[in-house]
Order: sequence, then structure tokens, then C-alpha cells
Amino acid sequence: MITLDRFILEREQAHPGATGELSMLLMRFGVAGKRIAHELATAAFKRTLGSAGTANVQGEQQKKLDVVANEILLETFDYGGLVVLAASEELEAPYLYESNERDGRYAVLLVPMDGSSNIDVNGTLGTIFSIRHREEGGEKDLLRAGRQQVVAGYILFGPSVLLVYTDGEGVHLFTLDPSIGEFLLTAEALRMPERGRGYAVNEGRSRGWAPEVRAFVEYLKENDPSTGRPYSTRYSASLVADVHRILLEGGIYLYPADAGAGGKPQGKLRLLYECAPLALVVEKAGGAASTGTEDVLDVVPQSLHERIPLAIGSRAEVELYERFMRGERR
Ligand code: AFP
Repeated sequence: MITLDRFILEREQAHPGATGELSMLLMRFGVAGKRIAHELATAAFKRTLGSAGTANVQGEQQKKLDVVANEILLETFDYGGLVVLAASEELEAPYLYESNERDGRYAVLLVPMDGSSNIDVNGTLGTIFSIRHREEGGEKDLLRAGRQQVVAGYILFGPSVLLVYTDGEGVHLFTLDPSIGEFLLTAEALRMPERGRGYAVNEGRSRGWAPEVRAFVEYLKENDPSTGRPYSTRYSASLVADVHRILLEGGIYLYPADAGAGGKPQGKLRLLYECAPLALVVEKAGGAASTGTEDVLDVVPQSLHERIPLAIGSRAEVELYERFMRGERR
């Protein structure tokens, strides 16, 4: 039985000179994951389902559990002197841990509750996280390409609670055993399929997409058993849940630029705390993530809450999507 803590500590021992700080930080995500899972499981009794009646910096309605999960995560790094800054989907500016300002060596980026429209219907949800090195200690430290992430991962709250992370060397999956309250290693050095049979996209928004995107999705739906088509649609309204399925089964998730009514012409998903962490996980498992024209991990952000179009999944489908976007395929 390999617990998350044991796995992390054994990997640390394989790196002579490691300070152990990153290990402590990673283990804290395990603790935060258990606390958030508990809040989700008991929300109906505590009356924490439903809207908080507030909006986040992006003008999106916050659920009570968006706020609760954000508070749990901020509190998680409030001691131990490790983290200087925490940037979150729910906060306009990064939270500064003043007591760690001098010595803290890390910054964290967070989506506390991904897929919050699933909260009230008992659907799958996630927390996305990314750890970066502290540079100067301010917001500018975060405005760097995704390749500079030290660790990235997510916690998936479904029928069981999973924690998936990469430190750049392999992607590892842990499952929470509620009987002992520990995350146990259930897959080490995961490799994702080269191609899949499914795609995830909110097709209700297709009128707002570029013709190239529509052509790609139409291509996936054509009948051609020799190329594995038609693909099946699998969309959950939680990026983490859809990417996790694709990590295990292959395929592609899309959230393209959407010029339709009420759409997001730059794409909906945030580069720094949604796209880049999942891109690192998927790339380290053998997949790819692209804006359609550029590798997500190469995009240098101009601002904290910047949005980009996202195509993420098996290498074969993402490369094919890029060919459609370049007009090489129709
Ligand atoms: P929420 O957390 O606000 O529900 O957004 C979830 C999300 O960022 C991502 O997890 C989903 O894949 C995507 O948005 C769903 O967006 P649509 O409702 O436009 O399909």
C-alpha cells in the first residue's frame, strides 16, 4: 500500500539536495482535497449547495462551495512558510501570504471548484492546481509560460476522489480510501492512448465557432469505421472530469473561441490556472494541448485571468485539429 505521502517522500529521497519543501507542499494538496471532498459530501445537510449570491472577478456567479473550496485552499498554505502567492479563479489579485513574504519559495495557482454547475446536481467536480517557483514575489512571477510549472495536477470529486499530479517526471494517480482517509497510489507513470474514440465539447455553442472548428467536429461525426469514426460525444461540463476521461481513454476536449451570442471570443478557459496545469499533465502522459495554433505550454500570459481557446487530449486528435485550424484539412 503506497500512500501519497510515502510516494512523495520516496521520490524526494531519489533527489539528493531536495529541501523537502516541495514534498510538504504537495502533501498539503492531499489534505485540502480531503477537506473539500468532505464539504461536498455534506453540503446538502450544511445547506451549502446553491448560489452564494456573489460574482467572481470574471462576472461568473459563485456557488457557496466555490467560496468554501477557495477558503480551504487559501488556509491550507497559510502556515509553514512555503507559499508567497496564491492566485485563484475566485480572486481578482493573487493572495499574498505576508508572513511568508521573505522566505516562501513557491506560488500556487488554483481553480478551487471546477465545473461548479455540477454542484447542485451531484455531478463530477474538480480542483486544479499548479505550483511555480517564486521569482520576485509578485504577480509578474506568475506571468510565465506553462513550461515553468514545477508541479501541476488536479483532484477529481466523482464516485471516488482521485488526485493526479505530475512533477515533470511521469503522471501519477492516487485514489482516496475513505476507510483510512489516505490517498493510495493506483497508477504510476500513466501513459494516455495515442488516439481515442470520444470528443468533449459544448456543441450547443457551435454557431459561434470558426468554420475550421465546425469542420473538425463534423469530421469526427462522419461514418468511416476504418478511421474509428464516428466518435462519441462525452461532455460533463467539468473540464477536469472530461480531461480525466481522455487521459484514460484517449480522445479530445475542445473549448474553442466562441463569437456567438453570450460567448467568449477569446475562448472560455483561463490559461494560467485551467489550461496550463492540465496541459502539463496531459503532455507528460504522452498527449498534447494546443490553442489551435500554438502549444498551450508555450503561451506567455499577458494577464492573470487571460483566456485562450483550448484543444487537449490524445496527440493524434490534437494534431489533426491543428491541421484543420491551418486549413490543411477540411
Ligand atoms: P464552471 O466552473 O463555471 O461551471 O465552468 C466550468 C468550465 O470552466 C469547465 O470546467 C467546463 O468544461 C466549461 O467551463 C463548461 O462551460 P460551458 O457551460 O460553456 O459548456
